[in-house]
Amino acid sequence: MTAESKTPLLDTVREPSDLRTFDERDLRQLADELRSETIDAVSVTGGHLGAGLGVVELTVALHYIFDTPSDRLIWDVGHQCYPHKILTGRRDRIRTLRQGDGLSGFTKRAESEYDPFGAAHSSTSISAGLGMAVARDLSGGTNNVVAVIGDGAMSAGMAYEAMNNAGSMDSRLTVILNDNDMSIAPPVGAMSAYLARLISGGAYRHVRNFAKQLAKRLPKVLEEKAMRAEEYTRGFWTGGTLFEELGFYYVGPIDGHNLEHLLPVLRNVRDATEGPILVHVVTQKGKGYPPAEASADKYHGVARFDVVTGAQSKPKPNAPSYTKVFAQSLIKEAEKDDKIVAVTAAMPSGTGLDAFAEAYPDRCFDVGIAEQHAVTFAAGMATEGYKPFATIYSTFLQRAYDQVVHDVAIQRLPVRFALDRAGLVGADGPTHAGAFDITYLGTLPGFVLMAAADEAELVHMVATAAAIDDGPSALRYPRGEGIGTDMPEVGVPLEIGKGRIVREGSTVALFSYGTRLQECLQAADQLAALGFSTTVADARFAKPLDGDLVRQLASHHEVLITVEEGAVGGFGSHVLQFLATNGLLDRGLKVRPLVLPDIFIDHDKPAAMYDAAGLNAPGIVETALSILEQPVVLESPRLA
Ligand SMILES: Cc1ncc(C[n+]2csc(CCOP(=O)(O)OP(=O)(O)O)c2C)c(N)n1
Repeated sequence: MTAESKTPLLDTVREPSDLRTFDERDLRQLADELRSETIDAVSVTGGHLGAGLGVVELTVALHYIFDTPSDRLIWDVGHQCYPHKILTGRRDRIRTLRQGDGLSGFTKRAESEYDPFGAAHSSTSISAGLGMAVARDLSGGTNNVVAVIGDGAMSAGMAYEAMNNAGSMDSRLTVILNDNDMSIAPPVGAMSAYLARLISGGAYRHVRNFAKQLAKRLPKVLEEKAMRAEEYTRGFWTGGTLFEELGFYYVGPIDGHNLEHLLPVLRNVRDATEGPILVHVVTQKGKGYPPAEASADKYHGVARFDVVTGAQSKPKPNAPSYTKVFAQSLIKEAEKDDKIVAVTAAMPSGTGLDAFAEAYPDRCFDVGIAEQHAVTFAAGMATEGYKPFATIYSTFLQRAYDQVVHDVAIQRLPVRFALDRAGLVGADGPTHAGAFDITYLGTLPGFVLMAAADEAELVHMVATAAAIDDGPSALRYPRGEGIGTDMPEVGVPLEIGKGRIVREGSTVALFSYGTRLQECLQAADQLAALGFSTTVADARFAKPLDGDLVRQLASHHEVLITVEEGAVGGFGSHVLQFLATNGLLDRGLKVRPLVLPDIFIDHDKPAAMYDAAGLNAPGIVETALSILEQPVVLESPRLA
């Protein structure tokens, strides 16, 4: 193939080994085709677009220079990996991204040998890469290990823990810092300012000018030689003192969209014989697609969209999202109480705290992708009489468990945890499911745990959390919109540890914690139609549990079914514990806890995931009927 070739090149790439046969001058065209294909695919599926567009050239260059999959290529977070998937044998399925039974929106070991490490939570790539590099050394291997990490992901402590460790070892590891000066929102913190200084400094400008002059003056072959011989030596490029202090050989910053810059650097890095190297690559999020480049979040995550206009097809919501209701409620509480402050770990828009920050810029703190720090930072503010709402997705709080236990719970500090994305989340799949928070928080003494059954309840729970000032509390609510219920003018604090009966019956009791309440009500209708009088109760609190309500349900019904959007060990387990320790199981009560099945459920539409889990009205009815020894007709197979 030649540089003038205009026949589509992407069609000839099934595996990266195919593109390695290309002339270097054809890679520009390949990158352009790869960018178009990525845009086209995401316009059909929705998903993460901006990050992938920013690494198109880098993806091509990495697969061209490195011998993947033998050389390990690890994408941090993995949300930028769509171009990588297209080049690594998955182009034929790229329009199934994030759909049921389709490709994952992140890297996934089970999906391809080109994904040596699965991700979706950030800042793991350097640790994993170092592990692979050390394993290679132990087994006498020679392959390369490359971790690509964004400047946003670089704000997490784990990345520094890994660099600190790597810097003290001799293992050959390449870290590519993909610096696009964006996280989901603009990046925060001293590190981002430091990177900006490196880029704006003389070295970068000098190198760019130098490269331009070279390009003008030398034939390609000589240009490359000159670069190898001279330009990419340590002295010439040095500027990343922080990384050098950590023991890395720093190269950069270089223009990550310029293949003529990228290829020789990566080649040199590949051929280096020692220690860890950090290549600082500067890219633009959303590069090459004007609507993405122009938008504030650079099309970090998009719905399906029209390629020509960039207009996203978001169906008009019937009700406000839980996220929005939370944010508005918190703003109202903050109007009344100037001690209320809010903390987010790099998710101002996802958590709704962007609205809070607009109302109270001095009382809202985006700490970067740093959930552990966010929790202890909130704890520190609580010691001084402030009322922090640590607003973190259920799945990301997993990362800060010890901080929750050690810094908050043991000290009985009144940090309020607002856990968005509770339960199954849909297209982001198992890495993002909020499946475990009821369990992991429920074990901690002194915590008050609440789950909103609908958006009106959420308003009251925000008020309740604001009022709890003698210990930690958490409220959970799901992704997506509410049920369109009437909204209260103001939130009124709930009585702690008290649930409510929503519908009264006598044979079956459905005891719900969270937004499955609607499914319970539907199930109650269906059971009533079959002749089984059914009570529906909303627990509101998993901790402290409403013991009187549990006793009442246990004593006046034949069957008690708990329902929650969480794994085993959560609300149902607390109810069972209460029943057992209070002798309420001794009189023949039939109890079944309905929880998420003991598997990681793959991405799909949330409703389909709940159907598969049996956590829907038919699943509840089926469970009740099977206990009542009525014949059950299974409508669809369930997950184990
Ligand atoms: C532990 C954790 N917290 C939050 C997130 C949500 N998140 C996904 S991508 C992203 C921004 C990452 O920024 P960067 O690493 O610079 O990559 P870019 O999208 O700019 O390419 C965030 C905050 C996450 N994936 N993991």
